Amino acid sequence: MFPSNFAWGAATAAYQIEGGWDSDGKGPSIWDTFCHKGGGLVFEDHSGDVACNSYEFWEEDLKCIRQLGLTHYRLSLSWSRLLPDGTTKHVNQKGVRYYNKVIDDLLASNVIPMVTLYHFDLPQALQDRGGWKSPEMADIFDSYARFAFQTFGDRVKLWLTINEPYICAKLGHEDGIFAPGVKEPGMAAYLVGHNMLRAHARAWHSYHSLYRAEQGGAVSLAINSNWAEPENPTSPEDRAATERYLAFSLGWFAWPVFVTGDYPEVMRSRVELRSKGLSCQGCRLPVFSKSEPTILGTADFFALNYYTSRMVKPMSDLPQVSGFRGDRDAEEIVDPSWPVCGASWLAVVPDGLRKLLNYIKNTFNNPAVYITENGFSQVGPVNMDDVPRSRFYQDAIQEVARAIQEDGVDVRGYFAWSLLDNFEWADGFSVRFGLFHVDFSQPERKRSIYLSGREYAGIISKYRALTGTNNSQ
Ligand code: PNW
Repeated sequence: MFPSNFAWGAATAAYQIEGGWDSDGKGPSIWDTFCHKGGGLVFEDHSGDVACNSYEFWEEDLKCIRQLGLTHYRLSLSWSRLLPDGTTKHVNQKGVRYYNKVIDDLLASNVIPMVTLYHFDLPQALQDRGGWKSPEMADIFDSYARFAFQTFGDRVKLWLTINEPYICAKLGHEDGIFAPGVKEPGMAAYLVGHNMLRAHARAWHSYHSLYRAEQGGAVSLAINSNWAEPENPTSPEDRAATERYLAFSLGWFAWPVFVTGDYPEVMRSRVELRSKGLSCQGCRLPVFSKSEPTILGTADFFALNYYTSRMVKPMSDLPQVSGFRGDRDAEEIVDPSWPVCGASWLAVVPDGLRKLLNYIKNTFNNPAVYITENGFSQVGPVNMDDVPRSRFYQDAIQEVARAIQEDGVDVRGYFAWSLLDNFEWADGFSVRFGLFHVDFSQPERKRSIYLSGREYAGIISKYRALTGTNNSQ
């Protein structure tokens, strides 16, 4: 059973659905630049230039939202649509008008918006000033956040500052497979993660001191993490490796915000150990300055993006490693061990969600949790009767119910990723995560509900009937 005020949602992100990449005064973002480079950075050189064209077809999205019976909808703002050069010097009123309409239409349909300020699409103008590697980003992000709270906060009460800092840091600045395509193993990702935490904290403090009393909302950041288990549960080495794996993923961002204001101890000691021989020993994982606002306590709820799980054991060559291998500080062999379906990294492990929720409850002092993303993709020929994905949602939601009822985890909501098939980053349109199919071959970008969408709608209406929450659509 779910509480009567449980949030039943679906999520999207601006760059993945909106299109209108240069419409009405929008400035370019790093994803515009990355996609336009070509050369196979993105599957078949796809781009989000048009995507689902939600910039023009928002009302079609609203129909989908209503059809599912959602109580909540999670969207992100395109920073450079609102502030074309990333700063508040110049506000693009047409961008403001677009999001005002989205927010007003949602509320008029009795759907509560959850708004992400930053979902991977940094204004290119800010990348040109150093992007997330630059310490000045905390200040610039804070100004953007204040602008958003000021402009939309009378109606938006659920805020996420930054989506998945882990993915931005690692895929964007270490592997270089996401924009801005920086490949600086072992260095840039830590710096970027650090500046994202500083930026997030600044924005939370601004909300807390300037807007909370009047607007009464809540602010957090969306942290992604796999669940992880030791390959051999009786092996102390495998168990330690698993703890490290979680410390370097979930812990990287959750530990500073929810536990100590600093990175997990094992992260510090590990990075130190693996920096031997480096001239800047001890400098890779930055230190939080005492003169800046604290990171600790800067989340009003825990926002979790969960997709999959991994089996973990330590790298066998670890003792022999000498010198700098910074991209592999976590140093664990991770092995899906569960059958992989959909996207290449996605093993389906619904009970991993329940276990991760329990880990969060026990490690981070029983916070209120929103599952801000969870989902399962299909690749290859489109199957509208997507039975495996329907089952995935049944199973995942069942695990959430158990976590609430049997384990006492304070889960407040569940957001399916995603409302629509959309631009799946480096995989382009080849991987489909939608509850609605989108026909990308036609200018109308027609939306059609999948079996999994009907399944999710059925689950929502069943639980809303049981708890007596009627949808006043
Ligand atoms: C998340 N990985 O990103 C994002 O928040 C969404 O924008 C995205 O569409 C969704 O998950 C599905 O991928 C991820 O490679 C991107 O492990 C890549 C990974 C994980 C999450």
